[in-house]
Amino acid sequence: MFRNKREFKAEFHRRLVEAYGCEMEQTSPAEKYLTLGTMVRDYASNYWKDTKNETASQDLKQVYYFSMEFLLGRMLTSNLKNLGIYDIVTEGLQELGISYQEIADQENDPGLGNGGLGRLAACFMDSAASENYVVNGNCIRYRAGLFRQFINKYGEQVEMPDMWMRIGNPWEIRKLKHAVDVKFYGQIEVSYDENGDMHFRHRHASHVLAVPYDMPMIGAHTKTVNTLRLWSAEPADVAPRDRDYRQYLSDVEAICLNVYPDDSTEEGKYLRLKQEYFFVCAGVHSIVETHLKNHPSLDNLGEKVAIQLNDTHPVLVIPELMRVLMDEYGYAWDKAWQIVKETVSYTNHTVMAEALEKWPMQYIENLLPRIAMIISEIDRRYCAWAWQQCPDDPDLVSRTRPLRDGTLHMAALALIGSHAVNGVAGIHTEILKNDLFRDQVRLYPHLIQNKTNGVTPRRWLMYCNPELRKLLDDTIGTAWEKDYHHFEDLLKHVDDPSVQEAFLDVKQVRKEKLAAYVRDLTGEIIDPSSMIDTQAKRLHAYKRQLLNIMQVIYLYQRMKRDPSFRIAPHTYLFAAKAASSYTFAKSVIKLINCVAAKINNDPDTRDVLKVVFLPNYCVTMAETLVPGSDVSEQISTAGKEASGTGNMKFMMNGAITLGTLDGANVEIDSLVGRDNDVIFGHTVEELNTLQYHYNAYDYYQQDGRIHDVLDTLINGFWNGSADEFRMIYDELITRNDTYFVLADFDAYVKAQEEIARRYASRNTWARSCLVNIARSGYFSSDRTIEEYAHDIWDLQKLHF
Ligand code: GL7
Repeated sequence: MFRNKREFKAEFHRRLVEAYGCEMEQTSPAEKYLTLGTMVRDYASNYWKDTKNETASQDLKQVYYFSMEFLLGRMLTSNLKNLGIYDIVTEGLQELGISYQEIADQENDPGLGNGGLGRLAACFMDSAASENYVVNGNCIRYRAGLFRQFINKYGEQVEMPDMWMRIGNPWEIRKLKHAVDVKFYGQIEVSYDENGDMHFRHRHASHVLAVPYDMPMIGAHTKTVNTLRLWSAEPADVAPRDRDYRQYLSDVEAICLNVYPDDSTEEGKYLRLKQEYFFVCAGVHSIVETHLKNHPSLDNLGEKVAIQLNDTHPVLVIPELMRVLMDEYGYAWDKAWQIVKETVSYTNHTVMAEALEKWPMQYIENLLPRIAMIISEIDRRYCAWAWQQCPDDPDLVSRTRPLRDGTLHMAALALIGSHAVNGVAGIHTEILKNDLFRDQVRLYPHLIQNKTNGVTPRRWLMYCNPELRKLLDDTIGTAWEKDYHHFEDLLKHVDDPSVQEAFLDVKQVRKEKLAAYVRDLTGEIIDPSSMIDTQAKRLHAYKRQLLNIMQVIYLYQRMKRDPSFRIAPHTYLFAAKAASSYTFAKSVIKLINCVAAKINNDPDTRDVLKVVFLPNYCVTMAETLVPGSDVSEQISTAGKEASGTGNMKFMMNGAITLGTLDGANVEIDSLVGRDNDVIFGHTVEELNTLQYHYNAYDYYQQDGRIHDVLDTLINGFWNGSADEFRMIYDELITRNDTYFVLADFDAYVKAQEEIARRYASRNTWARSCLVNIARSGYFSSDRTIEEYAHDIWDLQKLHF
């Protein structure tokens, strides 16, 4: 492997020519990217091998993080910097006359996720490897991602396939030797042996071959390289039984076609269940295979392996591991159950009722007959046990059992089969304990704990914002880069005017970069000296992008009516994908685009008010959007956003949170104090009372601003059609405003005024931004991973 620039150049040149059979100059940027990616992967391969060997020889426990999503973002820069070879490579390329940026821009974001839950998984992979914990990912190799979002001339979202691997994926390695046979459908034949023990044989099953592709997860400044295993479904070498052959091929093909688009909206689809069992079965099989290479039996599985369930999507790990232990390795129920519980833990990521997965048992009986039997038995044993625990509350059992009215409640199964359950922010965990899982807390008082989310400061500060990194290095040295506690060293400098000025300069540079990016993407010109206020996240009613655009409409109407009223220049940026079947969310996207079209073209206001919707929000976009923003919109209805992680990224880059007391905003607020954020709106407690007497129509009647704004939704003001946005109007008025948008409108307008006031005093603003950065170390996912390792996984570090 290359050790210096000279060797790098020679090897890069040689590999390009050998791979493509032409002169280096004739190869395309994509070919150069693939070659460079492969070289970097190979560079890491020795470390990868060492990590595996050392894990085995130190007999270390390892974690398998089961997640339907890993929203990795581009890997090239992150891998080069983590390996410490970025300078060699970029300088080497420059000497060869090749632009690194052009090569890096060839890489598509891997289409392996949809929102915060998947991005969290990716941050965890970076932090675990960087902290020398052996944490492997287990996921599906989706070929067509979620979707690529395009906005048509009417301002509507159009979905296109995200064929992210079309040019190839240099990071993955196909490992056919570890392929797993996964069985669906069929029947279970029960027989008894001479001892009276039962045996189960799966007959007439439909077989699918799960083929793993491994991606190296490279730590920063360490030799630890973990594995993200992506499973791909292929037709098996077994004749399909009783089913049409072509149908079989397309059924297999469908399993890994795309990511389910539901972000907190439930789409109870059979195919989703198939995906879930597919990657669970394959993942469990490979864990068992690896364990048995180094240990004589599975007795100590819980001592050497931890399986983390990222939300309920992989909950079938619980019955699947039971099945393997009992049917394949002859364990009795009780011993198998003990091993499962020791091994498994579960993270809850949402309290939204519609997002809590439920499956008709009939689906499971049909698709996974043996798993259905095991789930029924788990349910039966649970009922018998729980009944004895709380004889005073006979309904407790029926409220908490996994099987209710023929439906499997995945969260209930997760709770029963795990030794630890965690929420993802303080307030969220309290809601789990006091509300959603209140009954279970009676039965298992110590089960639920909090693990506030985090984000990797490498991708989300050091690599995406090198200007800020340099400012921090110049001001406090580099200790913060390796130890998140040292972010706080910056506190000593927040009052220093020269540091404040230097920060404002950095921000200005980043805002100019963002403005250029926005121009290239949308053609819109934004003013880099205006206050840039950004809401970037999936589109969902509870996140209330609607409240944001309503405030913009209000400002516009007020300026139109009163020429003496003018705001300081503001740019409102939105970036959000809506699930393809989520009509309301798509309507909000259209509204934002229609509002933008009108306002941005109005000569009366366009110098001070600008609205831009950035299509196809993704990790790569966030890497430019976050460092270039002044204000971070975190305005969900209190109690609904479990944590949020975008809030942490903005904070880390010196944006001020404009938010409700929801999710991790609560912790941001207690860390920075009210002088350094702007908090507004009803609290969870207030909403718990308000919900009983809330009447949205009263707000409409009594607040002229709300009245005027809402009327534009039904009078054709935005695009000539009176019915275009009636659905939004109806949600607020006829359906009584599920997410209390109108109840928080007044407070939100005032919060916007407050943040504008603060922005006007440049030095106090800069001071606040610096306080936010200084306090953001707590939200490093290095801290989160330490907590999981210590409190949930009982995991030791790898020693090289
Ligand atoms: C989410 C939550 O909505 C979000 O608040 C949280 O930050 C994230 C990671 O814990 O998990 N739950 C969920 O289903 N998605 C999320 O982003 C998609």
